[in-house]
Amino acid sequence: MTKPKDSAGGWGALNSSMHFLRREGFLKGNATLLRMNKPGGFDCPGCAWPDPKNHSVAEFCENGVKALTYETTHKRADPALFASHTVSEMRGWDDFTLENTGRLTQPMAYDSGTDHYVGISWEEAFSRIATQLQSLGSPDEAIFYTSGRTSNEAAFLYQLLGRLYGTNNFPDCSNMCHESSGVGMGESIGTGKGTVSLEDFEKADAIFIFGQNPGTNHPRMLTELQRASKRGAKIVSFNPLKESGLLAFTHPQHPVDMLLNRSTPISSSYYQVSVGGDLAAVRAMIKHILELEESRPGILDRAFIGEQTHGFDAFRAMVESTPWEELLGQCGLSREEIGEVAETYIRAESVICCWAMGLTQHRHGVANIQEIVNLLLLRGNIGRPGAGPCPVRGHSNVQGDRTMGITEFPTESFLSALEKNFGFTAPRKHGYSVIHAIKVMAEGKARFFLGMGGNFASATPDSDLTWRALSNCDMTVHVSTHLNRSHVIHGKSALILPCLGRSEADYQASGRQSVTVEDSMSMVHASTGINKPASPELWSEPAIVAGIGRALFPDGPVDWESLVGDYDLIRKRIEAVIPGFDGYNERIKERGGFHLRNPASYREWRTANGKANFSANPLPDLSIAPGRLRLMTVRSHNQYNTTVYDYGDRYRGIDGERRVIFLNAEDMRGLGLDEGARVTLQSHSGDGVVRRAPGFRPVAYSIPRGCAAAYFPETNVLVGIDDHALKSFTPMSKYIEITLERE
Ligand SMILES: Nc1nc2c(c(=O)[nH]1)N[C@H]1C(S)=C(S)[C@@H](COP(=O)(O)OP(=O)(O)OC[C@H]3O[C@@H](n4cnc5c(=O)[nH]c(N)nc54)[C@H](O)[C@@H]3O)O[C@H]1N2
Ligand SMILES: Nc1nc2c(c(=O)[nH]1)N[C@H]1C(S)=C(S)[C@@H](COP(=O)(O)OP(=O)(O)OC[C@H]3O[C@@H](n4cnc5c(=O)[nH]c(N)nc54)[C@H](O)[C@@H]3O)O[C@H]1N2
Ligand SMILES: [Mo]
Repeated sequence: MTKPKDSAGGWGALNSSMHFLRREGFLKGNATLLRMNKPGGFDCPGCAWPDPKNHSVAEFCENGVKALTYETTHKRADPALFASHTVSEMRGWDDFTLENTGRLTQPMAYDSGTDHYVGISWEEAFSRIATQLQSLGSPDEAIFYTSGRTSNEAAFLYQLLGRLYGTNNFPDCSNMCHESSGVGMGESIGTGKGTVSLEDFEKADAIFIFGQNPGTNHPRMLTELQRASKRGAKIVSFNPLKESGLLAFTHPQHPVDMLLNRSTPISSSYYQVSVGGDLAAVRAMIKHILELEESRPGILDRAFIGEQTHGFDAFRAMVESTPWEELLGQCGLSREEIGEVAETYIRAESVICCWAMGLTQHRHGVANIQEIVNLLLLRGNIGRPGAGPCPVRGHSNVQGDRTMGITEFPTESFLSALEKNFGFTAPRKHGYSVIHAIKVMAEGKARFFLGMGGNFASATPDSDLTWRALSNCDMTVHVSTHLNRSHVIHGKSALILPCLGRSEADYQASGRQSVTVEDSMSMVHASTGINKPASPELWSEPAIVAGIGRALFPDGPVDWESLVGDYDLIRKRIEAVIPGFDGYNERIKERGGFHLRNPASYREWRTANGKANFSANPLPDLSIAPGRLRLMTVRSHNQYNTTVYDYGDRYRGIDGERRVIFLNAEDMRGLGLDEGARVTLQSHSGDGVVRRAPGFRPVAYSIPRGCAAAYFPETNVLVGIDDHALKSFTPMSKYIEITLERE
């Protein structure tokens, strides 16, 4: 069996950081690194984990180093590169090879005559976009996608542009990510955002972590978990895989621990739940707790349930009527394990529940989140110190982009404030989410695609359909830092608009600019790039949006030029439109920025009935035909979503390859497979379409029987377009029914 690591961080993390610093030619490295996540510096372009207030040492991690060296690389995807390769040729490159060409340096336009991208001026690019948009039959034929690295300032201008044009078609990466959390928590407690702050991590008696791999995806969270573990808090993990970062951690910036090779255990207990089994596991814990109530009065927070919540009796009746066998069968845990973990929950005065993609990317993603809220509500674990729900966000500003209005279903109050401030009538019809956008482009009902960052072609489900959808467009435009698949799978005409990265100095008419971002715990703070831009031709994202705005609306009502000349003016407009940003320009000067108030943290429930709601969702149907496996698609330690920094996955013991599928050793034996075999994965979606991914090597791993794991984006060809979460439309990236075929 493959030997995964039993601890994260340590010398491996340090060595790997050094490797990337060297590989990308990061000579002045330390100076830039020391400004990352520090007041006056720039925000790490990696994850959305917050920065601690007392910055004693530089706040960065191994994967932050990768995110930064990726941006500061000396490699360039310049006109010479595009001149020497046709687009058809580049289409044959894998994701690593595409992005590893380095930073884009100037605007490029696709020339269908030669099948090359050729250089073009900014003004020409803006004018072509404006002409294309003016030619559409309806504004709803345009799609405005956003990825979560976009700053508040750029996002605000971008949504303004789209709404002035007349559409709410703002699909974003959040649709594929924490949408289930937003929808679930919105119904339950009236907010889509987590209610805890970093200080709460210092006060929690127990921290539950569901479907999250912080060692790779939020490494700075390990610092917080390490501290919690050292002071005796219980850390409980639910994950089908034994993930190194959830087992133990050595902080690479703590010299004594490093010298002594001393790691801190992270999880005090670890439950290898079956893929998709969390709703059943949490409900089983709840059933256990409810059964104990008579013998142990006070086990529920009766006063809280009575005063603050709604729906408890109906929920209780449903839990009581669900047989134990069904719950245990679905989660794959034993009655004893459930008793044990329920006891940990009860004994803790204050509990935080964290989660990420292992919960949201299921058909029952919304129900998963609501069951966690149910668990927290039982003992009043919301709206007091050391307790609450904590959806751990992905992209560094995905939460802020939503706050700025990047959503296909804006609220009436937002739209009317926007209208009042800018003097126009905003569209009311809801727009398309990611899945809907793919469908309408494939059907020819949408003909223009603009991507503000991201990599729509690789990140989305049902790759064949998505690629047809993008190719079907009259025009595709991408604002990007690096070459990716979305540039080589393009519309009839196509533009690449290269932008500044977060670490780069952004000068506009009034001088050096800062942007702002909002982290996973609702802290809004400034980010000021310091590096010399990768090319003098790069524009900032706000300037690019303004450029399109000028070309499309030369006669107003927005003075794009002056807004983008001084980002303080954009922030003044944000302050006028969006509640919570009073004194915006002043408050971002404060160390660490400012906190956006979350009503649920104060037990103000902005739900339809004004209460915190228990949700009685039915258990999902997890039955599966014999011989099939449930595949979850995950990130390796060497990737940032669709950006592959390198092959291999150190913590899981994988070296130099990505087309591997992790399987239970017994299942492998049953299928007659060994680690030298090659298999094709075939998925079985409800729509009957055959979807296959060839060339995978089986790897025996500690994972429950019947479950499997492989990396995305390679596996996105397997996800059917209609395989998405109920209500949130999040693709079921963590639950794909597959069979394996030996090649
Ligand atoms: N370095 C790096 N950092 C990142 C990213 C990156 O790609 N690279 N991506 C960023 C983004 S956008 C996001 S959203 C986050 C993602 O952060 P994560 O959600 O941690 O990312 P995944 O790799 O999708 O990992 C999901 C975890 O859930 C587990 N899992 C899968 N299915 C189930 C299930 O049914 N039940 C349970 N209990 N567990 C399950 C998997 O084993 C895995 O450990 O990270 C962000 N940070
Ligand atoms: N099967 C499967 N699919 C998934 C997931 C999964 O777990 N499984 N996870 C989903 C999740 S959680 C997410 S969030 C999405 C992510 O989907 P996206 O956000 O669309 O994808 P990324 O890979 O983060 O985007 C990478 C590209 O962003 C561009 N870029 C990088 N930095 C910047 C910048 O500062 N500005 C601009 N304008 N561009 C920049 C670069 O050109 C790079 O090629 O993928 C989803 N897809
Ligand atoms: Mo994400």
